[in-house]
Amino acid sequence: MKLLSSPGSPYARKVRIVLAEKNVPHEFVRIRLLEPDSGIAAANPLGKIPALIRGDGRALYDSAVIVDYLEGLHPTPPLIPSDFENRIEVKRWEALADGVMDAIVAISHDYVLSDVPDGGLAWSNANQRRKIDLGLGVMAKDLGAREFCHGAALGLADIACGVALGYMDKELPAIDWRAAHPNLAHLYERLAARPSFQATRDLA
Ligand SMILES: N[C@@H](CCC(=O)N[C@@H](CS)C(=O)NCC(=O)O)C(=O)O
Repeated sequence: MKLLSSPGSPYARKVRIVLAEKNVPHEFVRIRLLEPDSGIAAANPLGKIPALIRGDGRALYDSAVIVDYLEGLHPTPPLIPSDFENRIEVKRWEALADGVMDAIVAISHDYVLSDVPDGGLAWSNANQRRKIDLGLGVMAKDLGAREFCHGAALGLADIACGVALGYMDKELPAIDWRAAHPNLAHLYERLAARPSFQATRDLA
């Protein structure tokens, strides 16, 4: 299978960490999004990375669908629980972390409403910042004093949160989320030490 992506995409990093934790052989195909003929549209008509080309040539997107697919194909070690309630809870964690990443992208790429004068960009950034603050707040509250975001072992919830926190450091280093949420800082410290996080640091 092939993973179509480019350095810097946190959504792709989430997928790469899942691939690494499950030890799934794959080829990384670099996509240059800014080039008009980047090749991504043939795999994903929405023009977004990551996309996964399966063994039979069919493409999959977006990252949440890709990690679900990988879980089904390679169930060991389990990163998404199979029973309904726990599975939905882990997918909620993932949606929360992905939403924080969406807000970081919107601020750091400065493209939201960038053609709107009169404070449009400032309003948008404040709106995105609020999503980040509230999102991290819910992560911290739901993690509490536990070692993992959900359950008793590393899972997709931890991976998605860890990627979002790493992306905070890269794109918005002025925001001191560690001081606001020491339990997230401890979680991140443990995650960042894992070989799967280390090996994908260039894509943080
Ligand atoms: N929800 C999507 C988000 C993917 C996404 O927004 N990727 C960005 C790169 S980090 C992208 O491809 N942007 C190009 C575009 O939106 O045209 C996922 O989880 O895969």
